[in-house]
Amino acid sequence: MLDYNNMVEKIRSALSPRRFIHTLGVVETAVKIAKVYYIDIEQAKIAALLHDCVKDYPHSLQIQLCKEFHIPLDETMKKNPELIHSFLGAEIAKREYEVEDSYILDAIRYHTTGRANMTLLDKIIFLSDYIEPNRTSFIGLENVRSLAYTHLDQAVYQALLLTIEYIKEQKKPLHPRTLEALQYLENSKMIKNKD
Ligand code: DGI
Ligand code: FE
Ligand code: FE
Repeated sequence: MLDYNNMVEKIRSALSPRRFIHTLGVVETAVKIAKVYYIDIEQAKIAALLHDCVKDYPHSLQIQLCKEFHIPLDETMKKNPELIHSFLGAEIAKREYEVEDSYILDAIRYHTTGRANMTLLDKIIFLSDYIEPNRTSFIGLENVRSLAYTHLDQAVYQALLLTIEYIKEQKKPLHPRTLEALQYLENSKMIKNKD
């Protein structure tokens, strides 16, 4: 794996200044949340740093790279190319940043949609991406921001509900994994249901 400072410089040159700032916000937030739940800080830092590593590549290039690396695009990804960067990002983290830790790679891979039975690291990256301080606030965000440090599952649940609402408003196709993530939490009895 590359040295952390090398990774920072590499990611800085791969991202727009705006997305680099977002990324640093995700790193800072992931470290803070990881400390609360006794999660490995190094894993959280690397997953956060790399989570959007290909997000600024044009969609056409992302699709081409997926072909090259034999990453299959599912129906929802084909309809909404915004979803490709997380799967492709995990592959690039492995190839270009030499990350081998499958927990880090999965946290990158599922950071946009979530998934059923998310690991603690998945949850931390998903949430940090959602609440990092550079994101402009919207209704419900402050609630997720405070829950993140006290009730991790409840925070993930609220963020998933808000994401689903947002995707429906935008009339974009919802990825089935997002619903699976929500249902898993509902069934786990770890959260208070919305009603
Ligand atoms: O990469 P970021 O902008 O930091 O954040 P992200 O990885 O959560 O990506 C956000 C984009 O992905 C935004 O356009 C909404 C979209 N998105 C998130 N969840 C879903 C989704 N789009 C679809 N179609 N389905 C989802 O479940
Ligand atoms: Fe992303
Ligand atoms: Fe992000």
